[in-house]
Amino acid sequence: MIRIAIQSKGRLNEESLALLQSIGIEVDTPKRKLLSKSLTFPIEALYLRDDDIPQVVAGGTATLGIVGLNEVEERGADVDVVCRLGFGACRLSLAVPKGEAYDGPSWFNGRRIATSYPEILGKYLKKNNIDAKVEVITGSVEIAPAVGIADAIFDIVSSGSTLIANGLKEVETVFESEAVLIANKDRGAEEQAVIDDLLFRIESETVSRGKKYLLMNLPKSSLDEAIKILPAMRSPTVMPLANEDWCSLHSVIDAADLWTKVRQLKAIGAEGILVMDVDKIIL
Ligand code: PRT
Ligand code: ZN
Repeated sequence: MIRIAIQSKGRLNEESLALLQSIGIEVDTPKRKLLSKSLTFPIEALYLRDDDIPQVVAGGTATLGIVGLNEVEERGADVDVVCRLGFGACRLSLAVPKGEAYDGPSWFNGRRIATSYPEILGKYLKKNNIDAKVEVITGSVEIAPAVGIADAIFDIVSSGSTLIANGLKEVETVFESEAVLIANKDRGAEEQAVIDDLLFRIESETVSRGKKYLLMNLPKSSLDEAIKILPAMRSPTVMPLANEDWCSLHSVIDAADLWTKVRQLKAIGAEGILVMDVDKIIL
């Protein structure tokens, strides 16, 4: 049985549990327990604040953890980042009041920057030879310039709407983050075997995310063109039909390309196009 630390509430909680559920691992939700064993996989979930997850994994209280890469970097935790998980995407950026004539990173010399991420910011300032004062605050960083605590902020940005709502503009992106699976460095062979199984399942889940399965009838004369439109994993599957001039074509594509590809396929004679969700892809 290995232990995985998961955010107890907050932005990563739901998607962490949804990921586990999608790969066949059911655990009780944190509202009920701090520690919860899965009945379907040799794992137990430990629910914590995200700030504590990197250290808990580094120290071995949990073998695994799901947390933002920004927290791992900020805490300087000595853990292995096993894989990126494709959710919780955000960036750590510098932002200044929108009326400022910003002319590059040297603008920050002699200014005060409010942040909850002093380590990542400190490294950036050092690397760029900027002499700024870092004001550490733990919440509502975006209001710091308006209330006079700081001249600028360094904070998490996702859509950018919080910055706009507070009269700020993003001027430098310093760190790109997303949720990651982290592991204790001293794990044994037995723990590694469980992690390998988990990784195999996660990969099939992340590969299938945002994919659509397409199935259509196509004149055989258009097959070469269709294959150019649909690269698929190796190549599209082609099946014969009772009418020898036609075939059935199956392929997996990125959902983002769906409407462009469908129009191109229609233009070369495809008919009866079925579009289906993809549950898992095992490569
Ligand atoms: O209680 P606990 O300590 O566990 O949670 P928390 O309040 O410290 O963290 P939480 O739940 O807010 O975020 C957890 C993780 O989600 C972060 O460490 C990031 O890795 C990731 N993440 C992804 C985000 C965002 N997107 C995000 N948009 N974390 C915070 N935000 C906040 C940001 O601080 C800012 O206030 O959302 C605002 C900006 O969002 P936009 O969309 O307006 O730009
Ligand atoms: Zn936190």
